[in-house]
Amino acid sequence: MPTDTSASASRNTTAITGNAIVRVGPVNPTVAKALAEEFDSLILPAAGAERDTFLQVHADAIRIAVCSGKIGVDTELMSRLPNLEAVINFGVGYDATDFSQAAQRNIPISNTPEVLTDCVADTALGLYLSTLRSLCAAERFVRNGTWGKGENFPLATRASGKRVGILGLGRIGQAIATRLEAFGCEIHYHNRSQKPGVSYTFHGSAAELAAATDVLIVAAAGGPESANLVDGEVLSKVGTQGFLINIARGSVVDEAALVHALQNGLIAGAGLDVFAKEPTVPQALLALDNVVLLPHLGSGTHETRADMAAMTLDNLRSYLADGSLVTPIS
Ligand code: 8YV
Repeated sequence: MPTDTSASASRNTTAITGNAIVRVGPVNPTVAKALAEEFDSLILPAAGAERDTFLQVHADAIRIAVCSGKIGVDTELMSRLPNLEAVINFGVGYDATDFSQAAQRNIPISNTPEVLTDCVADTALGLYLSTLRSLCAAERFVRNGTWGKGENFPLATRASGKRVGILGLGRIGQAIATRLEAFGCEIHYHNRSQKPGVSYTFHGSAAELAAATDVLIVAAAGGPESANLVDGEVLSKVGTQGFLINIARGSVVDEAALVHALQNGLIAGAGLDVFAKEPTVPQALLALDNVVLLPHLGSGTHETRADMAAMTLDNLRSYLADGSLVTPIS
């Protein structure tokens, strides 16, 4: 019989206490409170001399990292934690964590799927409607008194009945598609693989999808595989009458190419909840009236964040109890 040399085979079976759990970056307040009060866990200082000293003292003891989708366990940090056993991630996206290194070292990662699908899809629809119908610019037009002076707001673009391309037909992409069906839209998609049993039209590339549709909605997971998937070429296919909506990750879109396309009228407009270097939004985007800009609030409701916090803590408790995760990434 082959010998199992995996990390799980040789995993430390002693109980995990507070100084073996580290919080990485800011996390949801409920999670932060539980980590401090229930688990008495450590907090990783920001990168720099303080972190170096902290790691000299604690690195060998740390077995679990709890992080968010914004600040994860990146390549450097993970390589400095030789006995890391599990990463508990608040958020469905875990691209801020080095998941390749985690896979190589047999370190499982949990995330928070399902519970945020509806809210993120709702946000996509909000961006879809407000971008095509210029609702945010129209609101500014009322508030700044232009309407009161008797001017008419410029006509916008019909949102119902459009051909919409979903880039990444996972749970969130499918929830967006279902909502758009109610608006009479014709749904197309591109995904790493064609989805069995899905009636929407599949396209073999992001460029083909953009060329066949009026609006491109980005719902693909972030990470090295999808980086700059929406580049200048794809944007040129979105076209002068077309729109881009992104509720996924800023990294999926070449932001410089997007700014260029918007400034030069190569696309009609964009609705963005995510950016390349959050919370920084390029000045060029702030200056444009045909973009709707949101502060990465896709899952940001009381109900959903409470569900995400509960799922995060369920994963932590489960790992502490028997070494299993409730929602490991698949
Ligand atoms: C959160 C998200 O804002 O789940 C995700 O991947 O992008 C959002 O729900 C983020 O993860 C908070 O850390």
